[in-house]
Parts: sequence; C-alpha cells; structure tokens
Amino acid sequence: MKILHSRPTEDGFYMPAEFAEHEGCIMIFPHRRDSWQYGAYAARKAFVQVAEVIACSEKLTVCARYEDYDSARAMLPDHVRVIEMESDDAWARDVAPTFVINGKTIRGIDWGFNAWGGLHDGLYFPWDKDNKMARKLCDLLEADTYDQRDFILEGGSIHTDGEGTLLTTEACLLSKGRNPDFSKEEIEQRLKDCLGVKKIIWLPSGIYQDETNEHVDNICAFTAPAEVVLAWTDDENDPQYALSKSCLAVLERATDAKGRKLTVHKLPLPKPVTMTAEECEGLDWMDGQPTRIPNERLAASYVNFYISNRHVVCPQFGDDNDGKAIAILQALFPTRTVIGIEAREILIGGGNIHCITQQIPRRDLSCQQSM
Ligand code: KQY
Repeated sequence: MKILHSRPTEDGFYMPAEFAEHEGCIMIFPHRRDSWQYGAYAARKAFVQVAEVIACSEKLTVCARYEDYDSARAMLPDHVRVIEMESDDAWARDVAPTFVINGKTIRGIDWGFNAWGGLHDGLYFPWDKDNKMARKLCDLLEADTYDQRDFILEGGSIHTDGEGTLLTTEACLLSKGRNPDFSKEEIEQRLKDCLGVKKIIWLPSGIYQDETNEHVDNICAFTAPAEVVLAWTDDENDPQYALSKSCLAVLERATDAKGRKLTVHKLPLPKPVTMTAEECEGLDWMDGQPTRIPNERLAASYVNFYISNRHVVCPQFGDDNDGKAIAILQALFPTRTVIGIEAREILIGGGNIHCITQQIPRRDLSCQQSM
C-alpha cells in the first residue's frame, strides 16, 4: 500500500465518530507479564468476553504474537480473525491506525507512538513493536497510510463527533513526553489537518491516576452530535472531584464546530478501585521496580466504553454504580444494547475496554458529516 505524505483533510478525508457504523474492529491479545497479572490468563478471558460482544456485529481482527497465537485462536470465536503480529502490549486504541474516510475509500493514519511519554515518562521501553503495528495493519486492510510518525499521538487521547469537533485533554496532548517542540496552536493545526475537524475542545484534565497523562477516552466521550458523557463524582473530598468539575466548566461554556451547545450527561464513577497485595505479586517487575503497589488507586471509569454496531460494551467494577452506568448509557444509545463486562483485569493493565479496541469505520459513510 502507498505511504502518503500529504494530510488527510487536504485530500478530503476525515475521522468519523465512533457512534457511526463500523466495518470492523481491531484488538490485541494480551501477554505482557508486567502489565497483566499472573501471566495474563485472567486478562485474556476478559478480552475474549469483550471480543465476543464486538464480533456479534463487526468483523473483528485480533493480533497475537507467535507464541500466543494458538491460545488466541483457541479462546476466540471462530468468526474472529486472528493474525500473527508482534506487539509490546495490547492497547489497540493507541497503536492501531486512526482510520479516516472520504465516503468511498478508507485510509489509516500512522502516528508516532512512544509508550505514552517516551524516555520522559513513558510506561515501558522499548516500544518499537507497537510503533510498527499501524503500518502493518494498514497493509493487512489494504488501506493507504498517512505517515505522521513525526507527531506522537494515541487514539485514546482524541474523540470526534464526525461533524467537525474533537475532544482532547491538555494534560495529555501538552505533556512533555509527546511533542515538546510543538506549541498548542501547532498541535491544534495538526489535528485539524489530519482529522477533518474545525473545532477542538480542550478539557484540562482526565481521570485521577490515569497513567496515560489523562487520556480523554477515560473521562469524556461523544454519545451523539453535541452530546457527551462526563465521568463524575459528587464527593468533594475525592481528588477526582476538582478534575471532573474543571472539565464540566469547559463543556458547559463550549460550542461545537456547528455552533451547538453541548448537553453533558454525568456518568457516576465507581468507588475507588485499588490494587490488592496479591494482584501486585502476580505482576513482573520492570527495571527493578514494581509496576503496581498495594492500595494503588487505578483509573476506573465507566466512560471507557466501546460503541460497536449493535452494542455498547461498558466496563463493570463490582460497584453499586455498575447498574446505574448501564442504565444511563442505555438511555443514551436506544438503538444498541449496553453490555457490561467485568473489567478489573483490564483495568489492572492501566486502561479499559475503549483502550483495547480500535474501530474501523465504514468507508461509505456520508461525507457530509465533516462539513
Ligand atoms: O489507556 C490506555 N489507552 C492505555 C493504557 C496503557 C497502560 C500501560 N500500562
């Protein structure tokens, strides 16, 4: 496939919203022993449950390393495509391409990936296998590839409405470990040039303790044009309170690319989810340091859901708010069924259901959406 050095927007391409129809989805089979406790066996079961729901209505491709291929093939349903591909970890949202369309054709964007901050505050080294995945996946899907490797970006740090508006966080995109030589204006311009967006809504922060420097996909997501959900707590003593409140203030003032005010739906957070000593013992150390410590709070949020063609796949934490989150999302997605998946095993890795998935939009969606 061709490697392109132009910019998608100038070529008439844009990134559709996740709630628009998908051709498929990409996931990666987990294996990393310093991310997933006790050899990733329980994490694999959780990934498979997510895969089973998505594969009901989308062509799902799961990438597995050579040594994990047989397990992946055996654990996943027959109609899921399993391919052999090297990876450093299992975060398809961040290492698979961002797909853009023009109403007829699909192309992938190959952003630079440096494990959420490179040598500054990245989460592992090396990350070269992850960094090569976008281009390999474009080849597999026969999609020409925009070379944007000079710009570090993860899919979890952006959400679009497909109608010209993008949500992101300052905490992540302005972090020192990503594009320290780019000004905020230059970052905005790159997002506009690549994703067909005209308006960027900068939320100040994300979820407390989110080790991605606070990806937007854990705190806020579009559920429809001009409608968002925001992770929320009423507990003023929770450090999350100030973070969510500052985001709410921005969202309440904001208008989107079409001049509409946003409707903000608060999605309650679960009570703090923390690591147990036993879970910590099940993780390999990295560079002589434990990757998690007992009582460490994890960045649990119901906002980290995936919207498939027929379902919304929502994390569950064994919390009183699990059912409330499902009920709120079900009301917001009346044409889909919301399915809860026990997600503690995924959360231990540092992300959640949205982070382990990357949608492939239908290439023939109306182009009008970006106008
Ligand atoms: O949340 C994500 N998009 C990725 C999380 C990476 C955590 C690595 N331990």
